[in-house]
Amino acid sequence: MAVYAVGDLQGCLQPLKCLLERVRFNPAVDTLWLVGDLVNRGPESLETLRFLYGMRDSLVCVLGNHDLHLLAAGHNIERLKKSDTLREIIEAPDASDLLDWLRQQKLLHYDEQRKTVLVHAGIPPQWSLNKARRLAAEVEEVLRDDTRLKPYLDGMYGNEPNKWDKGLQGVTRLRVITNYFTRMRFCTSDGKLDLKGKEGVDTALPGYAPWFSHKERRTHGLKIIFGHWAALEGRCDVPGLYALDTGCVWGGSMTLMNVDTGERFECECSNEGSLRPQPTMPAASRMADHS
Ligand SMILES: [Mn+2]
Repeated sequence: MAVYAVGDLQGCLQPLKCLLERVRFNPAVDTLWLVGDLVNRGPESLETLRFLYGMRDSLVCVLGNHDLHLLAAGHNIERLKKSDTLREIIEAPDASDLLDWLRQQKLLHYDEQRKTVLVHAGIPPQWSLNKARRLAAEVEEVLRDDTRLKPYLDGMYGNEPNKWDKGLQGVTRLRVITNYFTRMRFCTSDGKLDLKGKEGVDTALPGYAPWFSHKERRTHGLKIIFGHWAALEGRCDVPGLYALDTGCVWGGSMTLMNVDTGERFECECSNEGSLRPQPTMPAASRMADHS
């Protein structure tokens, strides 16, 4: 009856299977938490999603930016970029089952008993747990609502506004909430986002810091498990915070953690080095986090 959490999969199915075998994962009694970004960029996005769908009763899953991008592309194929590897999912005969399952997933999961949060990118410093849960629920409700889903997915893209304001409404409000939970790395202590920076913690712009580093962070003391930030290489020096993205799709490894003991397991990923982000990539192409 163990609970495990695994970092970003991004269509890398073999390392996931390797990890589940390593801990002798038993779907009948064990639970697997997923930090999101299940698909895209890696070699087996469709097979990964099918594999997860097959074990859905044993999963707790939060959505990442790539998962939302898949949902958006499922509604509007024009959203697909050259670098996406999502077409095979959208054109699969079982696409509607897979995408319908995906949009039932959460942006934030809170385990009351463990006092532990699961979220793709993080929780901005100015939000309490209760506030974060309320705002995540607003987006989750729209994801499940047939009439509101498409306007949300169409309006989801963009870096502005870069800061939460409780007066925000409609799609703009949902976009900001989504950006915090699924794309954030650096922000100011009052939550102004820099969505362009993707490198390590020492690359913050003046006045900015990793979302988890702000002293005034209102979720201080909670356990938070997150992914999304491969440049952290699985390290986060804040007690109780667990960074699980170890850059599998970039040729790193995939990390699985026992949520109760903190014990970590890794399987190597054999993806081509060509998938590594190029350091010379122009800033403009680094801006588009969904792409
Ligand atoms: Mn991500």
